Amino acid sequence: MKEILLSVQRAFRLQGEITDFHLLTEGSIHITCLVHLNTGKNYIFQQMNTHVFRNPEDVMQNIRRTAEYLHFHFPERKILHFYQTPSGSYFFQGWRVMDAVSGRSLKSCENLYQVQKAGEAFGRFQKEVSGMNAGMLKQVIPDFHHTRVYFQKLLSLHSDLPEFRILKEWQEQACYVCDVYQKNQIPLRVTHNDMKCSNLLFDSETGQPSAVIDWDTIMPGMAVYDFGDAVRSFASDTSSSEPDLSKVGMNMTKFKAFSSGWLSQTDYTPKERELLIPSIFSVTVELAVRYLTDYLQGNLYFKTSYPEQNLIRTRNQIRLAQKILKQESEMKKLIF
Ligand code: GN1
Ligand code: MG
Repeated sequence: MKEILLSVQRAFRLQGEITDFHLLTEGSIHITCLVHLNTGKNYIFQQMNTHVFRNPEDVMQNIRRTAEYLHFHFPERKILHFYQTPSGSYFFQGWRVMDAVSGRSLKSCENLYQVQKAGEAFGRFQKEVSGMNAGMLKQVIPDFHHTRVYFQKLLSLHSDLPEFRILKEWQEQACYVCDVYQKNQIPLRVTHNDMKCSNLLFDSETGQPSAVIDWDTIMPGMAVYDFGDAVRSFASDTSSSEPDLSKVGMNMTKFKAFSSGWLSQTDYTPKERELLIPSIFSVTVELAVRYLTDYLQGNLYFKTSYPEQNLIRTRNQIRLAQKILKQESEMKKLIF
């Protein structure tokens, strides 16, 4: 590993010597390494997964445009800074380099205050980027939240698994939000597409959120899915890899804290407001569909630590979706 890191360092002309490095294993797509140099500077070296992101240059263009926009309109925000090689490329043999953003990344929030602050920070990020013209960003993963397309892919495969049957039965209900979007009944907005706890950094001194990271999936999309996906991750009791289904559920106290933070920052059209709660179910079922498809196709998309992991994740998300359905009316009462 050290050899690769040294060649990346040379390619990007980073001064100093590598004193230490750590592989960061939280993400399920790229290979990410935190690298310390004796100059005191810390960098992220990352090998992009080009199976998932077919056009890494488009990803970099979206990130640069978002960074420029935020820097101009909200100069106090921390933005991501990537380096270029002397020939002006953001990549060297598939690796890219950025300044490590200072702050603590948490796998999950430690208390309700953090949950509420996370809702506020992600809601604020969504509000701030909503001033950008979404049309000027590239669709870096085609049909990224096209729930119907994910269903079509799954249903083109064959399986006797009960999970396959359950998901198939949910198809119409889960595709409702996406259908409304396809009919242009909600606006096209700039979306982050991965608003989970580990993608928010907290200032080690003040304990306040300090930066939203992982901008790879910033692209035009549905703002309500960002909300749904964030709630899925912040209000659920377990990670999606938890095999013990009795532990899986939505915590209404966390939901209330997170959504009140988020909704204190955002503005939505009436149609979007109507879709906020249904989006939680849709995006959860969509993820279950993605996991199961990947499992049936031999785990090509999501990184796995053992062969059945994507099936375990599918079961986990199906159980979560069942819980979400039962709690939808309660969640509605809590936010409206
Ligand atoms: C992927 O790698 P990570 O954890 O940042 C995925 C998200 C899923 C998430 C679920 C580009 O994100 O859509 O919600 O896994 N990102 C991509 O674990 O597909
Ligand atoms: Mg991500």
